[in-house]
Amino acid sequence: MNNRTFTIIKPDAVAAGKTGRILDMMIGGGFTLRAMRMTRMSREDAEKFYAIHRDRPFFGELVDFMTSGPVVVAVLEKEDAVKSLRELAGNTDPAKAAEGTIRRLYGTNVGCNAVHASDSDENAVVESGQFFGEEMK
Ligand code: RTP
Ligand code: MG
Repeated sequence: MNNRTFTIIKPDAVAAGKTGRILDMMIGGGFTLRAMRMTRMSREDAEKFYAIHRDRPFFGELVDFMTSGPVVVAVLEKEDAVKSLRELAGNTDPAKAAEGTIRRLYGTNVGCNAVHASDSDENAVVESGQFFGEEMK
């Protein structure tokens, strides 16, 4: 599945009305949408999704943020998808993200940074599975 990755348009960007612009950047960047829906993450969803960060000091804030409003979850396809979407998303901290990246344009701070992008092919499969299950098999 190295041609697929998983993204979340986070609650800050959805609430700010940036969903369309962000999807346009992804599609304009050469990604094809393979699955997509709007949803609201439960605390259980968010704790599972970010389990790797459960011992970090920002974990509680991260779960509060990710459950604060609707998100858009999607599976995207492109050659070298994981690396390509991480580049398009930009640095975790929008202030450090390169010009023209999604986080630079639409992120607010290191916590509220507009989008998630999977960091490995393995995690892309696990994360897609959490939201799209059988559809992606
Ligand atoms: P993501 O998983 O959401 O794509 O972001 P990432 O790989 O660039 O960053 P990661 O280290 O995996 O962190 C996950 C998310 O946790 C929030 N965060 N807050 N307050 C802080 O210092 C802090 N650090 C990270 C962000 O929402 C980040 O995207
Ligand atoms: Mg990450």
